[in-house]
Amino acid sequence: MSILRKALTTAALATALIANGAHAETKRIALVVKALGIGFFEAANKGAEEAAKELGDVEIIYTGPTDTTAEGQIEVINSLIAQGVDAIAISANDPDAVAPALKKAMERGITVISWDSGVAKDGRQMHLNPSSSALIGNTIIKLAADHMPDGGDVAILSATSTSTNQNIWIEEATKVLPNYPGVNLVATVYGDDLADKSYREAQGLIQTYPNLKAIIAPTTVGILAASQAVTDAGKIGSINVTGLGLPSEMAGAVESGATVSFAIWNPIDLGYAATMLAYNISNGAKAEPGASIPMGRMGAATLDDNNEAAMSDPFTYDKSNIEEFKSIF
Ligand code: RAM
Repeated sequence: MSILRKALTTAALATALIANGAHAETKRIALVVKALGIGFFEAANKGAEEAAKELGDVEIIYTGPTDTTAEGQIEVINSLIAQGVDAIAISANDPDAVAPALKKAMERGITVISWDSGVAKDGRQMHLNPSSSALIGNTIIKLAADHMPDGGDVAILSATSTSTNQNIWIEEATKVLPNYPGVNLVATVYGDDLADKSYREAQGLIQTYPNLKAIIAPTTVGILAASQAVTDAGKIGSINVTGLGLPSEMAGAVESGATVSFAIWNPIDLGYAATMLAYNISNGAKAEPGASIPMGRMGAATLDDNNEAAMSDPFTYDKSNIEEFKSIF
């Protein structure tokens, strides 16, 4: 081998070693979502990618089951344990069912946090709520009540019946119902965050409750499907669809009048913040009551007695501002 050739080979080898070394130090953070194909989680993933870019040494693994089931998430978690990822940040389909798999992950040294939809306390190191649950519960009822001057029947179209976040919000909404006299909650149904099932459940509500004045869907999948069902049933103007939605998905419903207004927090910021927290805990930040863990441009999360923190307040969208936001998330 010529001296030149040998020198080149050595240089190539050194480059390969550096590349490998850098790879070994890259933190692999898995963003486990309720199911693939949901716009809300795709927006959160944008935020996770933004955090990864800012941090420089992070690879995001965006993953989840095809349906919103705990079983599907357990399979995903087990495969992430086998891959030896550094951190798992999960939005859970069931607070308890996924906990044993996540405990196994923590035993193997994997950082585990939940965000959006929480995991039981012993199955995660911390949980990031998008906002105060009581505030979200009150907001979804108020959004409906504000457009029902004479009161009337309302129904809730939720995600899955085991979904931690929607169940807490519905519980909080039920607590404040007495503050809205004349607003009657007649049913709560579950569309499982599947577009077709949510549409059918909304149709069922429209048929079963002829005096229905509002469908409240605290899920981006549910609100979109319900606004379509109300439109197809010719009920725009008599049934107002509201709850939590994405401006990008709800612009048509607001334009047609199927939805007067709805709310949401910024899902990009939520994915960004969850990634920052997973990264910092994986790098040694202690998740314990009172701790303040940095979340990059989102400030810091201060953990309560349950190792939970909340991000920011929901924001209301209607005809006056939807145009401005529909291209963002
Ligand atoms: C759906 C999911 C998610 C929830 C939003 C509002 O995308 O159920 O968990 O936070 O709606």
